[in-house]
Amino acid sequence: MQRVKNIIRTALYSVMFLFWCMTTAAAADPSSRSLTNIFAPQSTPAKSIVNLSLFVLTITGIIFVVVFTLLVYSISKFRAKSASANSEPAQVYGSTQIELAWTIIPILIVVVLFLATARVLHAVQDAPMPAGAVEVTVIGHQFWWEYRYPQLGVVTANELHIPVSDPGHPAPTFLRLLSADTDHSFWIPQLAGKTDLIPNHPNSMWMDPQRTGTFVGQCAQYCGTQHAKMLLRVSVDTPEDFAQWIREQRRPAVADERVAAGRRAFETTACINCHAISGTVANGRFGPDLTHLMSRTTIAACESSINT
Ligand code: HEC
Ligand SMILES: [Cu+2]
Repeated sequence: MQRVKNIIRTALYSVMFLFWCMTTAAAADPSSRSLTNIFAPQSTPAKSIVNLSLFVLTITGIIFVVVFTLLVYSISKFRAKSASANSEPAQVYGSTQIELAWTIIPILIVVVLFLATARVLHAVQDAPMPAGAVEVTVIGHQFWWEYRYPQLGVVTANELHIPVSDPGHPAPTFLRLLSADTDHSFWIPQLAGKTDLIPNHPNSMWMDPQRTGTFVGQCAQYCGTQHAKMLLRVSVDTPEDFAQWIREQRRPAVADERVAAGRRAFETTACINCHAISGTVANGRFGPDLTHLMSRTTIAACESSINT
């Protein structure tokens, strides 16, 4: 009896501990919770994924409760009793009904889970790109993100700008994911599932954020020692703000006389081998394009914010 009580108590404590971990993690930091909460999707692919995971969680949760109840029932009802210490329990061999049941029911459950998953995979991965979609090429580098808007002639780094997509006027953004060196993974929990950027293997993803604002994410694949500092930001703009941002990014760099000395230093040293600034001799591709560096809110893969 004591053993059964111990088992039940341990099980109860484990469940309570798990629950405590989940609730404190969720309540820890409200600002980061709202920005990276996988349960608060703001875009169609992210929503489909959350719905699927809740469905799978519900089914597996029911299985857990049924199995655990039967287990607790069995270990308490059929525990060792002093009265029957010397006798064997009834031995049962082969039962077609039971064996059929425990073969067919799990197969049905697996088929249901498989079909539900295949449906979401198809809806997310095979979505056709509509005519008005914004296209961005995302290139993962150790340890920063390069964004190229081939249709719009814009190149920037780390902070992605995309238009909001209201259901009346869908304006999804389709990303082509490439890598310049090793494997990276592009993940903005509220907007889409994570997808790897693999050298010589273009991947793609899309998102249609339904509200404006800043969304954060990070490289979700260990890509080297500075991997943890490879953050990313997505600014979801109104169509007007997005058009304005594109206009500003297309302008050549400002040639301000007050910073002429710095400009000269930049243009005459090694910086130009790795960085590009439009309208200058600098055309390096190894590091971020610095033409509109000060239009960003952060530098170095969102690691430090720019205070102007
Ligand atoms: C050997 C190549 C190389 C040289 C030379 C180089 N950089 Fe960089 N630079 C990089 C790389 C790569 C990054 C991205 C690092 C990161 O974000 O993790 C970077 C990042 C930056 C950033 C931040 C950009 C952003 O969008 O966050 C600035 C500013 C910068 N470099 C300025 C300079 C200046 C000024 C010089 C010359 C004095 C210089 N760099 C020389 C490779 C170089
Ligand atoms: Cu990375």
